[in-house]
Amino acid sequence: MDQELNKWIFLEQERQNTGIELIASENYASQEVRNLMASILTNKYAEGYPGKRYYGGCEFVDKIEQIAIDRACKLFHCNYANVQPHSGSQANAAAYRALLPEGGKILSLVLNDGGHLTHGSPVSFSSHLYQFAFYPLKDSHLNYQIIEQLALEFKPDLILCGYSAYPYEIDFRRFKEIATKVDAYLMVDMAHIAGLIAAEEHPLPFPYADVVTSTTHKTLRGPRGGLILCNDEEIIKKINAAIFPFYQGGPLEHVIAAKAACFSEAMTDEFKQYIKRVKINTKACSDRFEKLGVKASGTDNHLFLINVMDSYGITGKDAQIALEEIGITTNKNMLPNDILPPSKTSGLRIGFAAVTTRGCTKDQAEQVADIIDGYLRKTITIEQAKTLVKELVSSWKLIQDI
Ligand code: DSN
Repeated sequence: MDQELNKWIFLEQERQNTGIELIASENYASQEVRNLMASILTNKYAEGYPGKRYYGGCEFVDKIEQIAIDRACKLFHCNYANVQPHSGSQANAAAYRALLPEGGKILSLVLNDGGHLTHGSPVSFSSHLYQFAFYPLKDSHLNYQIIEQLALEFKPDLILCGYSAYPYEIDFRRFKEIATKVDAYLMVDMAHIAGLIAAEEHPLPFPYADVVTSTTHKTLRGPRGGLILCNDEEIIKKINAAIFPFYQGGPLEHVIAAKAACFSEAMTDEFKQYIKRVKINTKACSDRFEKLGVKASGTDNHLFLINVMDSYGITGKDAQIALEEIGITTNKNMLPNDILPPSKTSGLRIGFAAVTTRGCTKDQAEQVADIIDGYLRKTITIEQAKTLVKELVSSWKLIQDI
């Protein structure tokens, strides 16, 4: 055993077990998923795809990767899947390459309004290889008339929806109508809401999307990794070539096995009930903040935003740091039309996917709002806040038992 590394893993496990994890993109993978990631499959090189590999000895990993592909297609109601992307960013890079020439035009939501780095941020490859225009939000919501107007003016080759910090439902059918009108592809990046889609607790991207990208570790509760889905044989050929050999090398078959397990878990009734509870808890916490007089976005999904600058007179950055001191992990987040820079922000993003996996109830989700509000308003002391966090967490499952 590597004592030096294990010391830190133990402390990280303690941190995860004793804290309230509200980062909306995090979750706790099952023992099955974790065991598969630690399996001997990590030993195997398998560049290529099932039945078409560059190395010998792939007959068994072929079966595993094909099971993952088949389960992904069944879960998300589509014909083709590439389960090799190492992350959501690589999935997006490959999807763009499959659908667009270099310099192609993409219409998306800017990062500051809830989009993602790979949706055209100046610090991401995306804005260096493609031309972006961004649709604005109206009153913090997507406004399909504005998006349509912009699409008619910009004439994108691809319209992109699916976000990192958007708390409301997305109308994929309406997006498809707009994409059809301007002869553009529709791409859905469902990374955040993949679990909700799997549980049919959010409208489904197919049959409207041409390509769907995702991660597998957020609400879907699988291993850290990416996924690409589509219904068109020509498009999947281009996607496969974009992942390997263009962007990636050997696939991580141990992670692909874990993805297959997570797709299977996501088909169960237990998972559907879990996602329902995630939505109930998220709404309960958001509603409670509103009752306490805090500016909250409201929510239709697994996350919401609060305006900590208006409500407590502190930046998102300072709120994040303060909450970490009492064992609550969140992340600072820009709000639509935020006047503060991304390094500070006026907002905090809060999600309930992770704590619901541990057993957080609706009442406890409301208590989470009370603790955060009391501590940031300074009506409870740091010691009181720490004790309340400890009491709350003590009723939850340990992460190694999930
Ligand atoms: N980093 C992820 C998130 O927190 O939303 C997006 O990739």
